[in-house]
Amino acid sequence: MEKLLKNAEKIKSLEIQGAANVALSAIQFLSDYAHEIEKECQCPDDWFIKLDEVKSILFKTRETEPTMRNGLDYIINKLKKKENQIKCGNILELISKYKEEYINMIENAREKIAEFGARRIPETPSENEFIVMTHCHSSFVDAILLKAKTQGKMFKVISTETRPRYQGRKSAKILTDAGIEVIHVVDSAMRWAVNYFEVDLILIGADSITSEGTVLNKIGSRLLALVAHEEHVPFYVASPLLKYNPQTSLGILEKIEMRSPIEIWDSPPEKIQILNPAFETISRRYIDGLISEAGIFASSHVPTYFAKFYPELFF
Ligand code: RUB
Repeated sequence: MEKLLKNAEKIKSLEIQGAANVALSAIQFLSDYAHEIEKECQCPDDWFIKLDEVKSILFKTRETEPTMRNGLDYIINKLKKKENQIKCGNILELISKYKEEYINMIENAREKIAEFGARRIPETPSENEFIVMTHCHSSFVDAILLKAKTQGKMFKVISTETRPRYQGRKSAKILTDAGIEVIHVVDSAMRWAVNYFEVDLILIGADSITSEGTVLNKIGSRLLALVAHEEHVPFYVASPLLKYNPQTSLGILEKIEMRSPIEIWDSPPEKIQILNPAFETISRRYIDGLISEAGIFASSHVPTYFAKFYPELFF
């Protein structure tokens, strides 16, 4: 348990960041823990009690991360469905099989998203003719841009620094290392940049998607969506369906993580209240399309495709 708690802390303290990364790490931590407790578990019931305990510890590490919750549910629900057939002896094998399945679901989604998204970047004679803007860091947005680059397409990227933890620097470094020209701006220059560079396409990632097609992503994303709306710039979200939170269809709202004020100001004068919401909602009416493994469509279609692609996670 000590190792699991240390691993959970890596997610909680943001040593591990980004929705897909958090999900992949969490299912690995569950699998590592299962190996540790193998000798203590005499029957399937012993396993389920412990696995549910781990799930609840990991769920609490980040509030706004359905990809992680879906991953842990995927493994544990599949095991529970086999309850009558499983013996303690084959549980580790099954956990590893289901973990690999979930990793493949994410990685296959990434390939499809890259393929579909890159088609939205046209062939142009120079970098100056197609400008993409992004906010924060998203491994799915990176996948699209890197794919377009390997296809020989030329474009420039505007990235925001993404205060307070500067995840935008991660995107800027990855894309620059791949030979893409990046212009980095402060978050408050968002509107100026869309205008000044005459941005052609805005691409962001997602942390969560609700049953109504609302997307939750890093704070600042709604502002960018509103700027896109006003300036008539196409605004797309690159996200696997696995970011869908099925509970939102039951009226349960996705929570928004409120982070430590210290990230903003480490020793502020007394009496100043500092609030640090990590994410915010972007209503479907500001989203031109969601780029997913099932194709590009309105974000409100996510529940339908999720049910079709991942029936074991739908209720
Ligand atoms: C990261 C963030 C990312 C999404 C998408 O937040 O908001 O845009 O998680 O990431 P944090 P990906 O740094 O607080 O985890 O597309 O890689 O899943």
